[in-house]
Amino acid sequence: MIEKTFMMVKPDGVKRALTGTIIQRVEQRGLKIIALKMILADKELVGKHYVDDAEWCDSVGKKTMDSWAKRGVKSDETPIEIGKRIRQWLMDYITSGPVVAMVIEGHDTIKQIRKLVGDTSPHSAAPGTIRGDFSIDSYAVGDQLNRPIKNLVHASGNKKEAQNEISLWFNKDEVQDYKRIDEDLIYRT
Ligand code: IDP
Ligand code: MG
Repeated sequence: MIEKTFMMVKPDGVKRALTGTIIQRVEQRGLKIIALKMILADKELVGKHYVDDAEWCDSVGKKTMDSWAKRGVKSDETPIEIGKRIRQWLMDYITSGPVVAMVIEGHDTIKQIRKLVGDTSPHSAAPGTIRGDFSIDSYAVGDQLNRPIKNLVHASGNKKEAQNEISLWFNKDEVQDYKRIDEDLIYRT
């Protein structure tokens, strides 16, 4: 199924001059960039991107607790409390410098881009993925320094996130409709 997803090179990726490399990985997979811009986001925008809802905080907090369990770390906090704290960290991180936002279209794109991006923790991400090739950051280092994991890129996790994030970061007239020269080869012939 042809679908759209949202991806963003985070400030650490931009500052490390990895934007071109990251875009190349998307394009070489056969996925089409249909919107692209560099933007210094404000906290209001980032606050809407990392939505302050129980579901989001719970899911992020649970992943963090799993990482703690593997390292034998115990805590009385609830996943929602942990998720809320990480959301605050993310506001500072994502507004700390320009980001490169894009919309990507193609077959099964939401899942495929997540595969290209790799695990949330670069330390666990498989080599060959963006996070696994260009960073060694981890839950442990983030926890120790009281900061978010710097993992170079964001990619929508599911269809609902993709739809919300595309409409949050881009106006309709910023999203282009064109045909890649290899599209017939990829999808038809
Ligand atoms: P994702 O980016 O792989 O979808 P999410 O669980 O949605 O991961 O978390 C959003 C972002 O929050 C991560 O990319 C990472 O930068 C940060 N983050 C998540 N969990 C933690 C944590 O336990 N410590 C520090 N930062 C975290
Ligand atoms: Mg996510």
